[in-house]
Amino acid sequence: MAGPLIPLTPLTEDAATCEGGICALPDPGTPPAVAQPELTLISFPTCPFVQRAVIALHERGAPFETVYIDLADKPDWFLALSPLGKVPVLKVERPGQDPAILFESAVILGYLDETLPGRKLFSEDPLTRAYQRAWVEYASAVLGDIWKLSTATDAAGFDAARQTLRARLAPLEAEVAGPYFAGTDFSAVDVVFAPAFRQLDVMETLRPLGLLEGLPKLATWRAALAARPSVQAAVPPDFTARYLAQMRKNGAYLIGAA
Ligand SMILES: N[C@@H](CCC(=O)N[C@@H](CS)C(=O)NCC(=O)O)C(=O)O
Repeated sequence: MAGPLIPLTPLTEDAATCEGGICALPDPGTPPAVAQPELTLISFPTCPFVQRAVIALHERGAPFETVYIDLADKPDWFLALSPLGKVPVLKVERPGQDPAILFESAVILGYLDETLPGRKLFSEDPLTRAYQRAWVEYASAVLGDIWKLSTATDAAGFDAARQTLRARLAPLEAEVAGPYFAGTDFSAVDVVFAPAFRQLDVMETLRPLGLLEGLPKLATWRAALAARPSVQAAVPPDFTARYLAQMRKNGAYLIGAA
């Protein structure tokens, strides 16, 4: 049954220009600029968790300051600021108040995504967002495995760590759409896996690890992430040398065996 007729309100002349039933909406003009808080990222040059924040900041073209600390000799001001004594820490200036201190890379990534202007890294859909968060968590497990691989001090420990990592990476083959995790859009899951693949890239300057054999989607994904400008810009230029030096300091089997 047809409902009551609702009279249509004609568009006024200053709201739109109409000709032959086709209306051009007025130019809304440039939206007023929203002031962004000043951001300072407390960092360590080789930390993969810090890179999550840096990639997100670069993706959005947001200005920020970086303060590097020595994790082997943490300054008192950092220990006073950081509840877990870990980087990254994001300091967010607030007018008329003390700065807010954020820690935990996944939380920082979420905050940056919600507050910075530009295309979002997390989905607006709650289910897709939960799925993305689950894989962000998974990436942290991958980083734990990579840490064990990079710090294994003998052949047996190294081979065990390599097998564990290979088994951890394999299930991703069914999840990756390609070229990025969810297809053509770069998302939060890409942000968190890029630093993991970067560490493997450095290790493979020493010797092939054979981690992605038979996993073609992962291999394509890894290459696409390495080519992304925000990923490339997320570490200092001497990252490879620093990462290798860190492995050497930890007595890494891979350094001696290469
Ligand atoms: N769950 C933390 C892990 C951060 C983390 O482990 N950071 C390392 C450097 S990559 C750190 O600060 N380690 C110093 C320490 O544990 O004392 C996050 O996601 O932010």
